[in-house]
Amino acid sequence: MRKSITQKILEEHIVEGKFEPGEEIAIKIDQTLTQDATGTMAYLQFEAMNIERVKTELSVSYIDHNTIQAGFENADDHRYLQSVAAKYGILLSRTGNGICHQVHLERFGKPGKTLLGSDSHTPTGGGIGMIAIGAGGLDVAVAMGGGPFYLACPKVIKLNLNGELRPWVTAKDVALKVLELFTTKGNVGCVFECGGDGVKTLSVTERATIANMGAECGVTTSVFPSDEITRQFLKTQSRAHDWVEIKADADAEYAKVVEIDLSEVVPLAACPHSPDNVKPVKELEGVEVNQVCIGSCTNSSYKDLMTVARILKGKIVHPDVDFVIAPGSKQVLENICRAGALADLISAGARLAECACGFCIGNSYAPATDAVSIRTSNRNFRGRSGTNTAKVYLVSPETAAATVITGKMTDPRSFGMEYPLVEMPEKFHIDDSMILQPSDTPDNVSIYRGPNIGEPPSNSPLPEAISGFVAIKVGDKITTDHIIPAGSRMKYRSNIAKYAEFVFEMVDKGFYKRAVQYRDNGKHNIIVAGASYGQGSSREHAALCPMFLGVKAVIAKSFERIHAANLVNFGIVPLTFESESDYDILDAGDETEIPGIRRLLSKNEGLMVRNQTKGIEFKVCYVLSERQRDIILAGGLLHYVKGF
Ligand code: MIC
Ligand code: SF4
Repeated sequence: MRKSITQKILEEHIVEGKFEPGEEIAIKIDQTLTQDATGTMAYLQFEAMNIERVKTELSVSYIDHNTIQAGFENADDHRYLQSVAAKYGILLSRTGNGICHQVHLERFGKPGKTLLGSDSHTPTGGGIGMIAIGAGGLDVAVAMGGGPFYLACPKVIKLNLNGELRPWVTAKDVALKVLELFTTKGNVGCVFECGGDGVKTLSVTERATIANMGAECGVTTSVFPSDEITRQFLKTQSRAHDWVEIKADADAEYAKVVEIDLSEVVPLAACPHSPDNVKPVKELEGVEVNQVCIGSCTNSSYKDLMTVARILKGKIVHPDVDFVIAPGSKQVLENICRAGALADLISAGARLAECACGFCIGNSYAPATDAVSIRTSNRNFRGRSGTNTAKVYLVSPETAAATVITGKMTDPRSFGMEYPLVEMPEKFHIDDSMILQPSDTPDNVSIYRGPNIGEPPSNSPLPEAISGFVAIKVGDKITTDHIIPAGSRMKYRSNIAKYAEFVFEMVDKGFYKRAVQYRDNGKHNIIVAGASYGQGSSREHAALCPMFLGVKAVIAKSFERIHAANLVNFGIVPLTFESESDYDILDAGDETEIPGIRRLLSKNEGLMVRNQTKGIEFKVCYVLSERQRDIILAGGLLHYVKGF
């Protein structure tokens, strides 16, 4: 009794430790997902573990990120992924079938199960009542091999949703409201659990939108109850048999309860360049807009696109606006097509992009210089759109649709139209033929490896002392997009030596050369950072590429969860300043030592950093379990788990 949904599901899956917030626990993973941009490395690492077949209930490999195929690299990676899936017992969702989170929700998500995905928006599955967590590819590879997933047992924060959204106000506005309240910093180790009367007014895809953007706050995941609405959703997917009821006990205890009255939420926008820079759309009205992009794993469901089509029916895109739509899945596209809505979108002037991440990851549809782009996606970090000078605002599909027509940021409530109500089909038209089953004769499957696929590099065991230079000093809220960009660079995801050339290119173009020079002279590299280092994506390349460049430690004011775990997985020590003002002691280029780190870490004892250039010493801290310390000492998780 007195249990939250989070506690109930986690306790059913705990294999080590107990539900004690802050303590390290290990949980059994029922399902995994990978996408192609993180998946190639995850499967290379899985192969290195010498396991014959995945041991999960379900593992799906999605191809949705690197679909642009400018050059041979993407297609080579896709062939590799297809052969690996066939051999090791993994389903493969082919290019064009849709964005992993949308497809997983439609076809595979099951209430009460655990899902680990090599993508930070895996918590989208919380919309269907799963504990769905984003992680680095190596953690997902271990889970596919039957190993548990280790995490800090979360503190559960209840978002008490009451009342009902008013016309033109949407789940996206709720997600932005949550970001306004919690910001992108300081929520590590928490779970958002949604409850309250308002939950029953939200469909599963609306819930998924809210769960999806919890990732921007940095929470471990977000979760909703599984109720009659969930059962209904599963029925439309011909999966009513997957339904189980999941609800919190009436007297469940939470670390904190935050009330959100849905009827008071208004259309909101996240302004450049952070998802927590939230303002009412009303205050932004009149801002001239050059591009509108509708889609991404946050807002590309049937309901989203049907609503947009209803708004745009018989109207035409403003002449100064470039208008792109990327449906979340083939199922969404096929169903809006059958409902006649696609024709309305096309005649309104929409450019139809494929069912993939596309514009969201900046590998296509980059806006013009200094352009204002409004998007229904979830991240607006500087440069992520593919254009450094662009100003990206995140909004709901409704706000985006109204703006498409007026050419200026428009609060949809002042659009002068009655809110279009969209009927959901009793049953979606379902066609799973783009999901390939694994081979029945895996011994006959040979793995395809094109020239873009390199061996995953591995680290050496942690040295006795770290001795080298501060290779770069960065400020607060450095995202993994800053550390290693995606967009046009993403095609090198399976070629670390090449991809590493772009580490920190958006922050300091000289970093790569400097780091290589220090490394090749036998010195270690150290990164110094401010608060909330490693926000955003789960890409382990933000640890793997620095590791390849000889980075041994990151000293920061604070870290985000997935990135900190990735650093450990690749044998880089995540350290924090004991006193935040010590951040000022270290500057780029300072010769710096962390004496005795191997011995002290193995005994869980305190560490000193010696700035030899300035002749100053100061204390640094770490919070690492014995298992994590052993992983670092071994030089990374792959060395540590080999043979388990
Ligand atoms: C993102 O939205 O940043 C990505 C691209 O989906 C990443 C994964 C990646 O970098 O491949 C994420 O969110 O984890
Ligand atoms: Fe794809 Fe964008 Fe979602 Fe990442 S946030 S999974 S790039 S749609």
